[in-house]
Order: sequence, then C-alpha cells, then structure tokens
Amino acid sequence: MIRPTTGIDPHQLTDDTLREHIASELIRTRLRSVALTDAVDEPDLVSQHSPLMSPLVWDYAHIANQEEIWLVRDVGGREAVRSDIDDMYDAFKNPRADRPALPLLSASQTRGYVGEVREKVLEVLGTAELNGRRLTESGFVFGMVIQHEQQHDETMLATHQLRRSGPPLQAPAPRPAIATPLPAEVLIPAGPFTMGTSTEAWALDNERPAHTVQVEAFYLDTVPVTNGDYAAFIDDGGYDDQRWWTASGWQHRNRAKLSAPLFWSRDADGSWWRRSFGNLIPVRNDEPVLHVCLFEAQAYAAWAGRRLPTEAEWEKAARWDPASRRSRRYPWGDEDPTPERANLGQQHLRPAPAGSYPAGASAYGVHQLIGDVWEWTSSAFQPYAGFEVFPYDEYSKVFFGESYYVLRGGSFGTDRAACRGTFRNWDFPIRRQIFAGFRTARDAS
Ligand code: AVJ
Ligand code: FE
Repeated sequence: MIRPTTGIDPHQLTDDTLREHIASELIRTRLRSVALTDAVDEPDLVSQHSPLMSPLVWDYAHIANQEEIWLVRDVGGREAVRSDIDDMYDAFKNPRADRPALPLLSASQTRGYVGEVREKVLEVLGTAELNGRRLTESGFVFGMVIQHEQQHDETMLATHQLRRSGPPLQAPAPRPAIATPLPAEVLIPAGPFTMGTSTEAWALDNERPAHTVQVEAFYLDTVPVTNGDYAAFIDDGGYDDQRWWTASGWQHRNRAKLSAPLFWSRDADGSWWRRSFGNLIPVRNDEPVLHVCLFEAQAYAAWAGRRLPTEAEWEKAARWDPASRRSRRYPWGDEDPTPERANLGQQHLRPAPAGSYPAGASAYGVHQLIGDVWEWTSSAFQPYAGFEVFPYDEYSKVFFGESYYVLRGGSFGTDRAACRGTFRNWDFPIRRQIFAGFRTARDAS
C-alpha cells in the first residue's frame, strides 16, 4: 500500500545490488564522519565543548563500537575486535557529562579502531546471508548502522556549532529558489490518513506499524517560522509576557533566562547576529528560525494566535496524497531526496530561505517539510499502537513517555539516509543545541 515506486527500495534490489547499495552508503557515511573528525586538531577532538555533548572522539569510537557489535559480532559471528571497550562507549552506562573523564582511546587509537572494524564489516557484507533472518532482511541491520552513524554525525555537527575553539566550519550557502509568493497557510481537510510504515525496509521500530489516523481539518503554515517572524515576537515583548508561555515553559524561561534563540546576540543599533559554526553572521529575516526549544516554539505560536501541529498533523501534511489516497515516502512522492528537493546532508551549514525548494513541496503545497530545520510538534514521544521493539530496547522503547517531544522532517545537518516522511526524532522540551525550528497550525473549525 505504501510501496515505494521509484526510490531506492532495498526490498526490490537483487542480492548483489543490495550489497553494493549498502557498501556505497557505508562509505559515503564514513566520508562524512572523517570530515567531521578531521576538522579539528587532537585537543578539540578529545575535549568536551559542552556538558550536553560528548567529546568528538567518543562519538567516533561509539559509532565503530555499535558497528562492531551489530555487524562484526552479530551478523558476521566473528570474534570481538575490542570487547574491553564496550562499556566505555555504551551511551547508557556513561551519561554525556561523564564521558570526558573516561580513559577514552586517543584520536589515533580511535581512527585505528574505526578502520579495523570497517575492514571486517566489508568482509562480512560480502558473504553474509541477507535473507532468512529478520535482522538482516533487505539489509535492515546495515541500514540501521548507517543511520546510527549519520545520527551521530549530526550530533557531532551540533558539537561543532557549540565549540568556541579551533577553526570555524565553512560551506556554501543554499541558493534560494526564485521566490514565488506563497499563501501563509494551507488547509488540510478532515479525514483519515496512513501514519507510519510497515513496508519501508530501513524504517526503525518507532516508525512502525502503518496505521490509520483520523485527523480533523486544520491549517498549517506553508513554510517554517522565519527569523523575521520570530524577531517580531521578541520585539513585542514575547519573552516577558507570561500569557504566551505554558507553566513549565515560563518556569524554564526564568531558570534559563531565555531572551532570544541560542547563539543570537544584538548589537548597539538593534540588529541581530548569530554565531554559526564559529562565524558571526547577520540574522536573515527570511531564514527559518533555528536553535529554539519547544517552550519558545509554543510561546511564539500562542503569541501568533496559533499552536504547534501534532505529530499526526505534520505527517498527514507531509505524506498524504489526497488524489491517490495513499501516504508517500516523502512530501514530493516516493523518490529519494535530491539537492533540488531538500536541504539535507550538511551540504549547507544553514537553512535555506523560506519558500525555497518548491520541488520538495507536499501534495497539499506545504514547503520545506524535509530538511532545513527539525520541526517541533506538540506530541510527546509515544509508541504507535502495535509497536514492537526491534532490534533493541535502547533505540526507542526506553524513551517513550511524556518526557520527550517529537521533532519531524530533518535539518540541513541530517543525512538523507536518516530522514524520511515517517522518521521520528525526539528530545527534551528545553533542548536548543539541536538544529530545530518549527511551523505553526490552527484548527479549521
Ligand atoms: C534519535 C537522535 C534521539 O542521538 O539520542 C544515537 C539517535 N540512538 N544513538 C540520539 C541515537 C542511539 C538518538 N536520536
Ligand atoms: Fe548512539
């Protein structure tokens, strides 16, 4: 029913083509990890740039350790490369704040370990049985490990954004599409849609199973909330007016002394600047706002007389095609992301101006749902009815509940392998170091 037609669907590849696809995704992903860890010298690799983040060498060795556990030991049935370091690189045994105190591998030891694991994985990939076991079916566990590395690459990119030492990161700015005037909001009529997936080969456990959800009619912003919109909220005293904030939001605003998005500063003449990967750049009014927490997003929405979309509303606006009455893999259809459709994969180090990527619009005409900025939703991270842990509790299950909120759509720092219409990200409502913005909604009735 939600079967992809033209995208790379691992279900439809022959065995050899699937192995080649996996190998090229592993290699493409590794090039990114190498670039992120080669960007700074040893002191900035091993030090902790924020208590919220790991030293970059911890992420890098953790990537290899997970790869070793799943692909070398489990799929390959081989001896451990380094069983003595499993605990040190176990995210649950070591909270981020404690990681710099561990006797971590040095930068060169880490690079050696990473390379040794990868060499064995490519051997395993050449001979592993890819069918007959759910874990390897259509290459799932390889896809899981590729996504895991890409997720940590985005985390490492957030670490680079937080660091105050070492060289700045540079990348070309996105080229804005020729601006055609867009309506401020789009009506999504009432009706059922298919949420989640039971067929996407590399979808993770929390995206499953596909199920029908009834959604009432609502309006959704055509584009993400921009810096210009957000600055108007600030200038209107939005941060000082308790009316716009939820009780826990106001409490946090006081405790954390929130007054603007993270990394923003204002100069004497009142213009806003933001620190972006070590560069101080003017805040562009037409760019989606970035580095706000859920509470700030909720306060802005209340000030604007609106609200955040629920996760189901977001996914319906992104995936449902009213003409064919089916949910698509991405807003634009079933084909994989391309640079013309979405700002993904760290090709640019900032979101593109609102209204960019017309080729990525959804069937309803909503723009920039995939890429640019993660979008906060009003939904806590909960399992779908029929959820089954697969293949391990610590990916999703231990995070379900009321503590974490769902973000959708991916950012400029998210790789296409770790992003799709069904992909669910989550974080604490107070977090701002992630590449998150939002768009607003309102009831249609
Ligand atoms: C899905 C991004 C919330 O980084 O905590 C990485 C992904 N899980 N290693 C995270 C993850 C295990 C996860 N997020
Ligand atoms: Fe991890």
